[in-house]
Amino acid sequence: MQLTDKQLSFFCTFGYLALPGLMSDCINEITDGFHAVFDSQGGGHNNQKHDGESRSCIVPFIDQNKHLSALLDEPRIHGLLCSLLGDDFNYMGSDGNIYVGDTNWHSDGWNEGSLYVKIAFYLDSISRDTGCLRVVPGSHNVDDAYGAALNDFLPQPNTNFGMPGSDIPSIALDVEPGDILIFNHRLKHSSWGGDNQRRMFTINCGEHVIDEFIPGLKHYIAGSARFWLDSMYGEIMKETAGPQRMKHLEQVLANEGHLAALSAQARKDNKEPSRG
Ligand SMILES: O=C(O)CCC(=O)C(=O)O
Repeated sequence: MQLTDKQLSFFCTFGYLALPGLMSDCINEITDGFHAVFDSQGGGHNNQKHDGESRSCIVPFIDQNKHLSALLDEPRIHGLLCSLLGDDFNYMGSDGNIYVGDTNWHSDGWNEGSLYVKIAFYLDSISRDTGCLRVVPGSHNVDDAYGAALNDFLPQPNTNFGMPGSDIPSIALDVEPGDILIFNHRLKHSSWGGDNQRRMFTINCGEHVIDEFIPGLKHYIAGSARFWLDSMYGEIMKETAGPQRMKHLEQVLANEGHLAALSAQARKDNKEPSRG
């Protein structure tokens, strides 16, 4: 699958794309894979049952199941990523989540020099007030005054705008299982009104990094120490990779030598891996 020029223009301008029904023919198998990974890890966060009080988060996620790992090779997902990031894109890891309640406005990252994107698979039917993703179109452009103001003010909506985050003008991306959302890591996004069992997982990818921006790639990788990872990728992801997938793993594998020591420190400093 290749994105059209119009889809690419939409993504560049607004920072996201919704692809309704893209994976609906195999969403049951994908959902089974989601539960297989959670079940193999106690059902929730840090090998404990999901308690419905706080977000459960497993990282890396698709890496722990051979069918979910193969999503990286799946022609629609692969084509989507190649269209946006080039044929030599880097896989940057994934997280599996059972969300609880609201997620305030935020961006996922600010790395210089390369575009990073997140594919979100929501596994429940959700809408504006039941926890679907909301986005502020164009907020990824922090180089213009609008994007810069959003970046400064949106994380504290009450203080800065006198209104709850749920009232901020935005687009609500209602989803059915099988729909695919993809967005620039810089885009401001949030979710409001969800219950305490909202299922979702992500695939994060970025452009292949030129030498000048390798320090930024290493910085991104260092951020994963909060999940107590010794490698950005799970064993199943690496063991089941064919030549095409390996191309998307190589640059990170070559630049993750600092991660294990940082994770060892994070294990000493924190009582559990991060929830997101
Ligand atoms: O669905 C949500 O609660 C928010 C998702 C999100 O913020 C993310 O994946 O970065």
